[in-house]
Amino acid sequence: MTKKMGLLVMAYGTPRKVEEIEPFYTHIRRGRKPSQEAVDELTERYEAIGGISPLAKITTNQTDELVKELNRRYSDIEFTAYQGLKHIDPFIEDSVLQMKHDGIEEAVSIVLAPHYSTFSVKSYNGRAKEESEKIDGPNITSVDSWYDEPGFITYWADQIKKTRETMTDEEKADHVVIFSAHSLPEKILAGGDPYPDQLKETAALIAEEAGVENYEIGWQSEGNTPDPWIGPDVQDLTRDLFEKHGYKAFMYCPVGFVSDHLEVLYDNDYECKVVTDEVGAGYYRPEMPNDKPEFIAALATVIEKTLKG
Ligand code: FEC
Repeated sequence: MTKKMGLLVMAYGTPRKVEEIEPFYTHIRRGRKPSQEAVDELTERYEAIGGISPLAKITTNQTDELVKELNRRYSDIEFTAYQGLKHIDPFIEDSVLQMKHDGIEEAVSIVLAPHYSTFSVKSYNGRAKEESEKIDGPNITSVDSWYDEPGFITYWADQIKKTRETMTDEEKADHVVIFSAHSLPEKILAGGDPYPDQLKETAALIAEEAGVENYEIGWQSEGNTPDPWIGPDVQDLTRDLFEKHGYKAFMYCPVGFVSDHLEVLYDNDYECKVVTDEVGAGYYRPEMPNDKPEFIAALATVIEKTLKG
């Protein structure tokens, strides 16, 4: 007999239409409505990447492909997928409730972000567990992080090698790879958060496998708040590295994210490119994992390992 199991795939979420930008932004700000100026500024960034982010569709594709892959791998478990989003519906809590309504007693959850931090993964997993306890819902086994999963490392290493092949000979001989993740307020690190060390380890593993000669760690997409955020910011880092080494090209690998979305399509492909254009260096950014089969297989392996315990 096959056992039923919920697969809760958690992700950030994104506005699906322009009217959702304000409520989405308000949720990110924990219920504090942003000023009209801030909403307009965010709307302009979405416009610059084509009007709205491709993230909603990508998260759905990733979820659909992951559940298919797991159902292919397991003959004794039948997985049913639920998307639980951090800042827009279906919220994490809605999906836990839906699992209970569907008679799911056991579930496994994964966050579509590789590195653990109290701000991100801990809060996703905490919200799922809290809701489940509140409604006497499914027993959820959570993945905490998967920043060193070999399939994930190989995905990026292969993309770097592929991208390197598109460089001129001069750039091939004299470029730097910048590995980055979303910055967080520095105060989050005070309690010994593993986030920066996990990013360093991801970078070291990928660099080793791809034979990267020069690489650096950067932080991106920092929020508009007065607190200090973890640095160096990728744009500042680009300028500093150019001044110090005069690199001919920069290759950006935003390995803290897994999809094409605003923080990559705008913060890397527009903002970082402004700097590389300014200094006269080449701009390269390998393809994001999205729903590519190699990446989905890596996520399925992470779930398998978690269920084995
Ligand atoms: O719509 C899209 O295409 C992009 C969606 C999106 C992703 C994303 C990922 C992360 N964030 C993380 C942390 C913060 C912190 C703040 C913050 C603010 C924003 C704003 C937008 C936004 N984030 Fe986000 N983030 C995405 C979108 N994020 C829009 C608001 C405008 C702005 O500041 O740019 C600051 C919150 C505050 O005000 O207190 C902190 C982290 C991730 C990666 C992990 C994950 O995916 O959960 C960490 C995707």
